[in-house]
Amino acid sequence: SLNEQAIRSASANHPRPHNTTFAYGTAGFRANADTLDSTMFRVGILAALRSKKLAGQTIGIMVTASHNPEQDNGVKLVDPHGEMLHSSWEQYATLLANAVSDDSLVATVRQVIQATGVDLAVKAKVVFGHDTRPSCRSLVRAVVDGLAALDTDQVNAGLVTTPQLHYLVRCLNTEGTPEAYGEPTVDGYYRKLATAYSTLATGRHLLPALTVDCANGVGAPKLKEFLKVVGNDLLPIIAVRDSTTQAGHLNFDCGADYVKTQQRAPRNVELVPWQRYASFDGDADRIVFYYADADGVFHLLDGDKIAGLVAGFIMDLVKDAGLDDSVKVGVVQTAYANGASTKYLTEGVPVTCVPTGVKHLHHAAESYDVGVYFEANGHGTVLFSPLTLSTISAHSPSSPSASAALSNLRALVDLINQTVGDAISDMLLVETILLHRQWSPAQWDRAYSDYPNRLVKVLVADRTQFVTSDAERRLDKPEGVQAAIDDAVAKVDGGRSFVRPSGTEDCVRVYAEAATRDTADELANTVARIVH
Ligand code: NG1
Ligand code: ZN
Repeated sequence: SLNEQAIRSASANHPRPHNTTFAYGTAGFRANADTLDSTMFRVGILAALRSKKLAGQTIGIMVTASHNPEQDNGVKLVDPHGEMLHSSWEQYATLLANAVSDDSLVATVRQVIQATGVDLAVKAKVVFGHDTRPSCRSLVRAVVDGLAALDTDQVNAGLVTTPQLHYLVRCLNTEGTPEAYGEPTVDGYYRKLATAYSTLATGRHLLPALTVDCANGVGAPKLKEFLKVVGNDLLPIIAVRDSTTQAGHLNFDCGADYVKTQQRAPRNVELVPWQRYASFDGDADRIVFYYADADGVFHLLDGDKIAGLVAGFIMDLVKDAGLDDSVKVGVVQTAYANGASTKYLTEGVPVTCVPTGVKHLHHAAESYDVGVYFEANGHGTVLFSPLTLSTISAHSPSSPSASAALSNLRALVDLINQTVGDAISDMLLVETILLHRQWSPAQWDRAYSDYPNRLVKVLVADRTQFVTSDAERRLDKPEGVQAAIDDAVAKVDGGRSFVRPSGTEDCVRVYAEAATRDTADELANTVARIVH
């Protein structure tokens, strides 16, 4: 039964701030850390209910605000297979977070139990972890109080990257089954990746070292832990922006989001021409690569470039292994993918476009035998369907070269974190491919040239008035706006533009692409004026 008194008295220690409403969005709850204590407590309760609803399977809780400034924090729930919380439960997260008093919280818990058919007799199990933000310590305590109020079995994963937490959830729920994903410890995660990477890298001619900007976040200690396991001789890496103890440094003038949006190197990182660089974001679930040419011009290798590199490599392995009749590769993008990448990919593979948000990409990728998905901002991974996994494990190769390709394909399956985008795993994937191809970053970049593009934010009175269709590429509302955008686009050589409400900020975003830098900027400004 429900211990209402336990919830009520614990809730009294985590009062809800007035004049704030919370919404569980595409990235969970995210706000200034000072406002989040009650929300964390309530997320603990929700995770316990979710676990009970799913027959006591382990649910994950990650306390992080990713690339947001250091003073922010946030929280996301992870479902049993290691994927994002099912969207049907987001409304319950929002309801609980907004209950105005201890009593109404109890009533809301009752309401969620009723609506979802939770069996209270089932013991809940939850694993939780956090990033390097100073606010995590007390916010995690609030989570624990929420878990305790429902007498939950707890696993404290401590300081972890977001993808490590997703990995742990999947491992805990598959342990001892034929779908076992790995040993449910962070060490098990390192060993799984290290073994796979060693298989793929051994005997290859080493490339010059990769410099990794860790955004002064959790990726720094975790990358170093991994390097101890894999050893430096197969993976020469120089970690920079790796300070997690100095206040205000997290994500500041560095990290994947800074590099992608500013289109420049982290501040004070001097790029040596033609060398490889990568940036993680604050919770190490995103990565972008870049380099400078001989003139010092910055070149970004973003999620679109990664998708192209990865899809091409996997297709080659599948073909060389003799599996190209039974295993088909597909790519999933959003409307923010550069048009040049879409054009390039479409010549070789099926490409699907879906609305923004990892859950949409992940879901669409599941419909391919091998689904490669990346957001332009560097968040993505590769999914192998269950049937494809058994095909790959059962296949007997017909030649020594087919056999080599098959072992590489099998190692690749283990190298890739299939639960969610993972900066460390994606870094290893890219490094593996460059090693096999013996490519410099410039050779990788040669596949196609990005069309000039511009992304701008427009503040509007009410962004809910903006309703999109066709994977967010068209505006159905406000009426007439799409026609005006179409007119503007038609006047510009190579023009493409779309408008959608942000899911994480109170604004609408305007994206524009065109044949030249100037016309792309101009088109973005014109469309911004149309929606304003
Ligand atoms: P919104 O704010 O809905 O555009 C942003 C990113 C997404 C995704 C989410 C989750 C862009 C244009 N949008 O979404 O790709 O990463 O945040 O963090 O980059
Ligand atoms: Zn992130």
